[in-house]
Amino acid sequence: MLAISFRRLALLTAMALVLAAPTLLVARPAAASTASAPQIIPKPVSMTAGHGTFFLTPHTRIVPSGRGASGVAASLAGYLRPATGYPLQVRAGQARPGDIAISTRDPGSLGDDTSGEGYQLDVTRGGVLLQAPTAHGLFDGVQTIRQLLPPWITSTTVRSGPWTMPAVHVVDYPRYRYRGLMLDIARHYESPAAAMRLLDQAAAYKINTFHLHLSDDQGFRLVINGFPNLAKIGGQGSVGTGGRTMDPGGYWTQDDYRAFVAYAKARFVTVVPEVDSPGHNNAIIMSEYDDVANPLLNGHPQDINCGKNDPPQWNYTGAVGYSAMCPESQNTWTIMSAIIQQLSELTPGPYYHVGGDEVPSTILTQDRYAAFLNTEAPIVRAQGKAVMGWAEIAGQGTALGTPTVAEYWNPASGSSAGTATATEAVAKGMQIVMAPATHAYLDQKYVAGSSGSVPPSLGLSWACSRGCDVDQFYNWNPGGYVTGVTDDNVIGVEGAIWGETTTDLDDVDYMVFPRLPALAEVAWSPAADRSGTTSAAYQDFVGRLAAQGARFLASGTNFYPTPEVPWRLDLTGASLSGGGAVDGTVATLSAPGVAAGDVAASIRWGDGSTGSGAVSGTAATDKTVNGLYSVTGSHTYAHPGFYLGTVTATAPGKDPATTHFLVVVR
Ligand code: TNX
Repeated sequence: MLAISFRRLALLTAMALVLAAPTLLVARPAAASTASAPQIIPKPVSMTAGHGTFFLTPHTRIVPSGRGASGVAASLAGYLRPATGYPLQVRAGQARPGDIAISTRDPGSLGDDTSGEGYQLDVTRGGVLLQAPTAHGLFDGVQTIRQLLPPWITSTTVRSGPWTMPAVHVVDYPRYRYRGLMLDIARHYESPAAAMRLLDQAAAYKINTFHLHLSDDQGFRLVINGFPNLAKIGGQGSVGTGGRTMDPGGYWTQDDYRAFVAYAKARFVTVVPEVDSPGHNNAIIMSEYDDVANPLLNGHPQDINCGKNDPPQWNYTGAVGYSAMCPESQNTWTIMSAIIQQLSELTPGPYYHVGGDEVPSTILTQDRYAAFLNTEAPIVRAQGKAVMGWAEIAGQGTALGTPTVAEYWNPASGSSAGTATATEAVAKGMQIVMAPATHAYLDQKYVAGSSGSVPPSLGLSWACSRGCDVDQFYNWNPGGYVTGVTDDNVIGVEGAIWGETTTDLDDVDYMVFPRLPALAEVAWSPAADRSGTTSAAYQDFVGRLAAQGARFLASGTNFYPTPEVPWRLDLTGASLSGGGAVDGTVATLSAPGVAAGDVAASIRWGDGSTGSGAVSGTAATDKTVNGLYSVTGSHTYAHPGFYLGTVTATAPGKDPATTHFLVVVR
């Protein structure tokens, strides 16, 4: 009798496949054992294919050298252990054949890189060498290593491999130093765990900045010492709560925030906190308006309210432009100073985002709006932070000091009227982060208007009346979008996932993926002709994006399987055991956008007999991860032993996918 645990079996399969791989490679070039061509997003600056394949094996070690390398080596091991089940020991010293060496040293090939994020990666049959002048560069290189491995490497459970990488020489560094993602946890609460998960998913595409929109009309999401009402009262609402019973909101403690910042730091991600002001802050006003007994306030906090309603009222719709804090109120500055000081102390990064968007002149005149920001900016600078804000902060009358970063969100391009905020910002010497809503707003529907409404229950369409799909996020140039705003001014790009319609991380994921990888490439990769769907760059990109489908699915990341992407079938073999008769899952299939009923699976059992597999799994919705299927089958073997089976999946319009599985017959 063979007593064998599932985990052990998976390891055995992996080893059997690794051992069998060289033979299979000769026998069947299309088999899963062949390392497929690199499909890296964002596209590296330069990449040269080498000869042969590197096999990650149970003996592979990760060998760090130089400053900060051991932390990155530990990260790499952490990324690769769950799916491989290998020990992947991190050991300083001399790298042996088959190891991954990670070294903070200047490879001498990064001449044009001024970001400190460049790296050089050499994968050969004999080993892997990653070199970068900084640990951050190594971390970026680690993301490339992950994408050179088969997609199932993102799985949180052990998969069978084989874990191959094609031989390749990569020299890479970013176009922009600010590559951001904004998450709005004010319109709907998201937990620190959800935000961490999203940050991780984004860091895989070399996103290095996470902007947290912590406060808006409907919610304030962080405990501020001295002002407990902000979290207790301000934290209770959400968009569409109808009296706060359906969706009770929530808030982060300062320890939660600290843990998030530490989590980000370990992934070389800078956190940018935002408490929107002077508008978009009904939650602050509702929390503090009646806080007459607060010893930090002067007994009449009602004077903070310059909004449309007095007394203020909760408004849980997505309406904007009705709230504002008064620049003349001493209480306003007592509250805002506490927020700015505490958030600045909690945040190691260089920026504090003041918001500054969408305050109609009927609520605050331009003079009073400018006065507000001119008072706020020195408070921010006194905390050692640079002021960042939505590009309205460049408007008439503001003088915010340098450096100041303006985030341009208006969809207007060229020299049309709506571009004024960007050109005013440049005229005031501000740096620019580009987030034009038609190319960077991840809350916009994929397809809308007359073509339908995709997805049905999520997303807004104000910036994208016909929808904004992957092509829209890919085909634009941040340094040429607004006339007069060039790469001399633009420090980067940010995608924004606003929270009016997204209630949980599955919703957020669905809107963010697969569009964020497009933005990540725009932000990282060298400028290219990204003028439309027929460009070589776009065609190449959607091909690489297709390879991300199985990565999303294996990691449990929800996404929209947009018809713009030629999604492919990907299989990974499982392991089976039994006494003669075996019955169960032979493989897991990734088939984005393909219904289970449209997939056919055939099985060769490894003893000369063939059969068909049953394909089952969750149907596509916008709420659940979909397109991840199990292929099951049953067979009776005549003799005990080890058998190497083969599964092939086909679907209309797709290339077939094939993988192997191991059967242990007792
Ligand atoms: C505009 S653009 C906003 C947000 C909304 C978003 C919805 C900007 C700085 N503000 O308040 O959530 O549109 O798409």
